[in-house]
Amino acid sequence: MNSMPVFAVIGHPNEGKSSVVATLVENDRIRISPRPGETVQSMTYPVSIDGQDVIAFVDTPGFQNPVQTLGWMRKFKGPESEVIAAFLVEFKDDPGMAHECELLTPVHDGAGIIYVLDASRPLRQVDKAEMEILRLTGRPRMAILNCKTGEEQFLEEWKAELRRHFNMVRTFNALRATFAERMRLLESLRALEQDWESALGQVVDVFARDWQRRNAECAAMTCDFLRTALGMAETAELFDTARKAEVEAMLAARLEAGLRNLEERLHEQICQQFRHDRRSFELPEHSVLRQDLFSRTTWTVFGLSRGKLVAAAVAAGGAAGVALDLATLGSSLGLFATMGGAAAGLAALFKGEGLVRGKVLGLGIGRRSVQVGPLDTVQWIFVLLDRVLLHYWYVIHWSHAWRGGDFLPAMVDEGGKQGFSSAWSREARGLCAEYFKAATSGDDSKTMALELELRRFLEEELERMSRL
Ligand SMILES: Nc1nc2c(ncn2[C@@H]2O[C@H](COP(=O)(O)OP(=O)(O)OP(=O)(O)O)[C@@H](O)[C@H]2O)c(=O)[nH]1
Ligand SMILES: [Mg+2]
Repeated sequence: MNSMPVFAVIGHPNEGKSSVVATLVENDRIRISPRPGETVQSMTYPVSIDGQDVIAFVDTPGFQNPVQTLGWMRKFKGPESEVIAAFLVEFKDDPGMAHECELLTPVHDGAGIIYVLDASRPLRQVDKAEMEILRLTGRPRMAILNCKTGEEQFLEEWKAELRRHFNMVRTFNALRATFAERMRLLESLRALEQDWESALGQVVDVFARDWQRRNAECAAMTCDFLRTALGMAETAELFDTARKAEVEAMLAARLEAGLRNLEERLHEQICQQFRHDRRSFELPEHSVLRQDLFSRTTWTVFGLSRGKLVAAAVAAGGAAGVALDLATLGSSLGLFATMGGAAAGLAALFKGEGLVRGKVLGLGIGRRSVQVGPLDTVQWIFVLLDRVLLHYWYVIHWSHAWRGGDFLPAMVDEGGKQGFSSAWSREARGLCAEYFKAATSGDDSKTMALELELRRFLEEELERMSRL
């Protein structure tokens, strides 16, 4: 028995074997295709955590000739424990049995079996032959049912048949599986084979710890992002006071671009944490996250309602700061509402209301400069956080088995003012508002002190979202 648990993922062509492997090992480069016969060779994919391989899954080609294979095995005269070895010797050069040899080799080498099947179609004779072959291997085996089309009318018939041949039967959808479902699948593998029980127990622990570490990294990166974004300002010398508005607009545009870049970089880092390539990661077509950070829709959907925003600002304390916040608090919605379809960039906005402010500063005798930023409406922190969290939500629900087409990752309700921050406790919203005040006013020691609390809060929030 191998010390590292290895599972061969086996089944009929095109039933989703490679998709299951891609999801379990978080590899979006594994070849998956609607064309049957895509995988022609077995390929082992170890899962490595902290540089150590802890478990491996083998992607295998689909059965080619299960009925003949079973026929040969039934006629085999030697002991049952030798039937696979004998089959591999007998057919090693037979192209008609190439797939069977490929898929049975890892099993012969000691792998456990995960049998994948699409239970949205009726059971056939070849399926029974495949199941019987796998039973004859004598290896620990689990069947996972994947209803590709969502059709469940054959499910019971499948389950009844599967129970006769497999130690365990579970449903698992490679394209929809959440982190919690993946963990449950690993948990159930534990019960499959006593010799692997403790190794698989460790794998489950290591997976859970690794996920926690990713969440902690995301929380820390989000805090870095917020601190930088909230402290950002653009300044230019003002030679001609008549051109003040023009210079302000130019600075605002620069600030806007800087914020967009910063946010994009954070989104990229979050993708990386979950082993996704940002370039292949696509948001659902109608997601509000596709809207620009400065669009009216973004400010309508994300952030807090006026009432909650006032309460958060009050909870943040500090009379003068709060008064300033209150003056501009509710402005965003009203402001955007009057803007109609106009391009709602900061440059167009800041003149009317205080999303950011242009300030004229003295620069010594006879010289003046204009500064735009930092952001001065407390709503910003809630909008920025809601966008980060929604992005995170999509990333963790983005299956590594997804290869374009018409399938979308799990949806979160993106209704009006139903961003994540709306559901937070009063204390949490107060903490964010307080952090906003400290970070935008350049109070570094207060920012750092509050950041510890904010990071812890975000870590818990990400952990909670992972388990939904
Ligand atoms: N709708 C839906 N499609 C799925 C699901 N799982 C896999 N597919 C699709 O089914 C097709 C076959 O998936 P693969 O993972 O390549 O199947 P396979 O069993 O490895 O196929 P071969 O290597 O050809 O034997 C691909 O187009 C997948 O996107 C699922 O749960 N739902
Ligand atoms: Mg395949």
